[in-house]
Amino acid sequence: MSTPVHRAYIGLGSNLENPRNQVTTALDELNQLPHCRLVVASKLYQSEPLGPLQPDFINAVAALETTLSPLELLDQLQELEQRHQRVRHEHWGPRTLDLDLLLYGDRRVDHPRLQVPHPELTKRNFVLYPLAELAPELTLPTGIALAALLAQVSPDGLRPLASSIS
Ligand code: ROI
Repeated sequence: MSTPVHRAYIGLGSNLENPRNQVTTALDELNQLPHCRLVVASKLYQSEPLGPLQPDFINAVAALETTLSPLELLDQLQELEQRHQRVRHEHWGPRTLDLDLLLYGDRRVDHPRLQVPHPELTKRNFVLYPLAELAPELTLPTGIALAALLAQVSPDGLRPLASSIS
């Protein structure tokens, strides 16, 4: 029997050391992770920081097909983050690259290292709007339609840039 392929959505964010470059490079690197294929990526968005005052972020969302388990995928994402991370992580502070596992098929994961769907997903315009570009009809494993969430979250402070893949 062949290994099942799952579709995962990854949120990307950066606000340090040429954020646009951090995010476009990371998209390419996601495609090169073992047992992963980049299916499609949203546009890049410039977004005002949520949390303490700091530079604007560049955000995007990517759809991956993977045969990795959620925790194996998390390990790969954290390694990739480490390769970009020349600056120490401060809680809610600026970062060179953040990769969040937002969704993994229809699965819900509640593990000390990982919660899927990502617990902040429903509140963050810089996640919801790029995700809606890729999957406007999506319903979360919780039964909530993405369209219903969008209706509650303003796009203020979010500005789409040119296509993320040149
Ligand atoms: N704010 C924005 N706009 N985008 C992010 O990716 C982001 N990531 C963070 C915090 C500091 C919460 N704020 C953010 O980790």
